[in-house]
Amino acid sequence: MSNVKLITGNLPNIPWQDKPEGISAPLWRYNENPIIGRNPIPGIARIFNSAVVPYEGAYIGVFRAEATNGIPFIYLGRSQDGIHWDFDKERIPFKDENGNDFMPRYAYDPRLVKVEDTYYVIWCQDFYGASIGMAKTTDFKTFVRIENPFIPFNRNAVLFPRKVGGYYTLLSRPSDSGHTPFGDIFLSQSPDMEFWGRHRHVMSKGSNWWESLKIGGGAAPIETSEGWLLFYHGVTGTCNGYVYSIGGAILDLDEPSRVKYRCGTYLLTPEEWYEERGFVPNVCFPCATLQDAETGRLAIYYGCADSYVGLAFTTVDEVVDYIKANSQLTETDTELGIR
Ligand code: BMA
Repeated sequence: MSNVKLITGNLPNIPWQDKPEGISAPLWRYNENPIIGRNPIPGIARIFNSAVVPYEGAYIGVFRAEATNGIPFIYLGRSQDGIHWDFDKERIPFKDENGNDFMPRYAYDPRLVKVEDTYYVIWCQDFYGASIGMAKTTDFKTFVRIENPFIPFNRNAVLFPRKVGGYYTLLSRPSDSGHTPFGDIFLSQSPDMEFWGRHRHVMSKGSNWWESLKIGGGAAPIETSEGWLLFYHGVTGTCNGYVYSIGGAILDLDEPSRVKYRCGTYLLTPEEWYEERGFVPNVCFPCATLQDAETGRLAIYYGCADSYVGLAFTTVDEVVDYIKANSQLTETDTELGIR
């Protein structure tokens, strides 16, 4: 095993289970998955595709909660151990910069990323078509919306946890309307989280069948001594619908539109009942990780079948070695991504 370093903080109370015997895959599931089941709070049918961060010695998260009318909004949740969660009864009350209510018409697939002293919530919402919404908070009480970064259509926006080359850096997946059967990951940069440019292509959908339809950023990239470790989702189309798996890639630290390694095989694919069966079957959709630099442990939060939240584990050594050993790169992966 190599000795890859996590360039993150220590998190001694990270949720964790050792790898069971007999598993060759690089990620293993928490044995009490799903950690959030159906009808978790009154009026909410399903919570999935959600993101968490360490906060004040415990954990806090933003959760995609689909109400019993089918419309998703973002709810705040708190947990002592990262596994058992208490949710607010009401959706996050987003405000504009003047303190007026400014709720999106719907909001889904939130990510939560701390950059310097501010936590950013990033989600998919209606902006005269599906696109990206953002808000910031420092105290998890006041959430102030900031300008939408892109015109429609766009999904799966994932912020890097620090500036790269002096700029805030964001991955996203431009597309068309609807559940579009195509899409690549692009990178955009901003000096101020308001004006976005310096767009670069990062990765196209893959030549391997598990990610041959479309891909999208998953969890915020994790800084390691080998590069930015990205867990993303890859989608294949079958005669019976889409299948979402978790893939892994490592991006160059200074020029993250260049892919250094990209795993030709998935890291996790729907196999358990809570991944194969649900509101949308066959979906593993990563949105967040926790990291402990001391031990190299990673905990991955992923949505399961658009119905549940699951937890999976790996170590940075194990997953980076696996991605490198199985890496298959194309020219569009390794180039800077500007034409
Ligand atoms: C995508 C998004 C995700 C969802 C997935 C599978 O297009 O809407 O929120 O998990 O489809 O339904």
